[in-house]
Amino acid sequence: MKRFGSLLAISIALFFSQGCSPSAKSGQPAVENKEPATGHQMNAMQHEGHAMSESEHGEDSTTTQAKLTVANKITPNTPVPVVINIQDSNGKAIANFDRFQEKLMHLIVVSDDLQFFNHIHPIYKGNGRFEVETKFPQAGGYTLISDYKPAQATEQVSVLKVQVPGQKPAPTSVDFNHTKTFGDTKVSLTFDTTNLKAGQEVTMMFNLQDAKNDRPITDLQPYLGEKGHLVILKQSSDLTRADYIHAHAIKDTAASRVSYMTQFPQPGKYKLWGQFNRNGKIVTADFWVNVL
Ligand SMILES: [Cu+2]
Repeated sequence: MKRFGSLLAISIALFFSQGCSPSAKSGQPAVENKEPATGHQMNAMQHEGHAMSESEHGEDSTTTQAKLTVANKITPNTPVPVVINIQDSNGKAIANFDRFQEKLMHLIVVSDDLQFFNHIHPIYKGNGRFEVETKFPQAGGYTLISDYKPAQATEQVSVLKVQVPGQKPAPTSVDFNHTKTFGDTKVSLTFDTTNLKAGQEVTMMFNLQDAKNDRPITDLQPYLGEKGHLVILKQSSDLTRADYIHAHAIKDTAASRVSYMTQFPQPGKYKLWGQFNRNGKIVTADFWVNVL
């Protein structure tokens, strides 16, 4: 990862406030572009988001913004360096972050159609700057969801957008099959209720079997400090912070089952990506669900 000076095309500033109220939503987004001019065409997009509060104490109103710098020309399926700078609302770099779930930043990259998913961990370079590489498999729009926790503040989520030029892929269909095989692992998703209803607490169970013999797996290990990881996104024409759910595994006695409790805020189609560590190999199991 070098020569970031020559990369610069899309710089997007987002403004997210934890504990956001309807009045905060209509406030001025802090959008500014302080990247050095390089003579490249600059595509500055601005996107105002609305963060749902995750603060358990409800009094923290830390405001941060994330600025994204990616290559001017993105070639599909080639690793692209990505830089994310975290600043306060005045544009001053935030220097100190707390680790949560073992990392300083969790970054989710998804394509607009939610077919592509990548969960990566940018490296902290100091002075608010995080660096990582990701691929964008084909042309179209992508959303980057950056999850981090400034020191002494609540967890923050910033949503960033990347557009990969070219012929957009044909729309894919949504598959509601809840038993699928991912490499060596057969995963079936079950719920403690017949119908998923918006606003209702639900327990989701990922049952993991060896694909070879259908036996419950015995080699599950912690992943990022938990029994499993689960990211949920609501299908949307323009993903925002409100479409993102990060669920935590709950206690489950079965060694081959990982359970999560969550609520789907709105009716609609959601995609779930459960991630599990089988003896050092990460299995990503994705499913669609319909919420009434
Ligand atoms: Cu992560």
